[in-house]
Amino acid sequence: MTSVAIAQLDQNVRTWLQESRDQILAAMASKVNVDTKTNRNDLVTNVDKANQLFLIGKIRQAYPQAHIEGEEGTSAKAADLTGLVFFVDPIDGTMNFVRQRANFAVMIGVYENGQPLYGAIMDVMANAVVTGGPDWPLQLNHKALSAPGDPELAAGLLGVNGPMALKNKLHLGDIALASSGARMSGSAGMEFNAIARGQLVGYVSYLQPWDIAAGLAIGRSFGLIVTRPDGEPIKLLEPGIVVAAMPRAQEQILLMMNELD
Ligand code: 2AM
Ligand code: CA
Ligand code: CA
Ligand code: CA
Repeated sequence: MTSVAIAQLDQNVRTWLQESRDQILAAMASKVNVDTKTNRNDLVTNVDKANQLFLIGKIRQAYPQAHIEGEEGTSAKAADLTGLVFFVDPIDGTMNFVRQRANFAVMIGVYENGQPLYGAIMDVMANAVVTGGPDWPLQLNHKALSAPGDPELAAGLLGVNGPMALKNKLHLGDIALASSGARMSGSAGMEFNAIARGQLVGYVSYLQPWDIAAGLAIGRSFGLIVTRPDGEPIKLLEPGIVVAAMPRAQEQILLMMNELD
């Protein structure tokens, strides 16, 4: 049993994401200010920060009891996963936002006592929101989306983290070559949306909590398997390498990661 009405949560989150989208599109029409964080490829903009503040305000108003874990450091960090926790990535794929003005997402993942409740990922430029959870159906823009199939790795496209695949870390280059083809979108949210829509069989990357929270929750509506490279479950508050794929491909990816020398 959950203390939260998921239908109401879904309606709230979809409304907030539409408002986020309107504000992001308006901000893109004027100047976007870009700063670097840890290195020249680690970017944040005024739009990331404003959207995080906007979403935190909405969450606090509707769910005052919730903890909020957001990327841009304006929220109090959740010390543990007790109670209701919202994970917020105000712009996922900031490099794409800055350089491509497309292929970025807004993500919200909601958990209760460590268990996923609900996730939502909005592809902002396409105005496409994928939602789902363990007890909530997979939907695209509030309409049922049929679950993706479960092909062999060789019959599916694999989303990969660029540096990991290019450096063949954990044999990810070899694994990508064993798939139908590798794809690197530069946005974890866009990759999870593509899996939900059957366009990718899986995704392998190094992810932070807000990168994975929404995708993991949505994945529970369609049988996505999400583990560490050793097959262990994800500890949501810890960053690390994530293997998210449909069951057959997920098993094959883990085998290659652990058995190739
Ligand atoms: P971001 O744009 O919200 O930072 C790019 O490959 C993907 O990985 C994006 O989803 C990006 O999210 C995320 N990302 C960027 N730098 C990262 C890092 N140092 N650790 C984990 N994820 C990162
Ligand atoms: Ca970032
Ligand atoms: Ca992110
Ligand atoms: Ca981000």
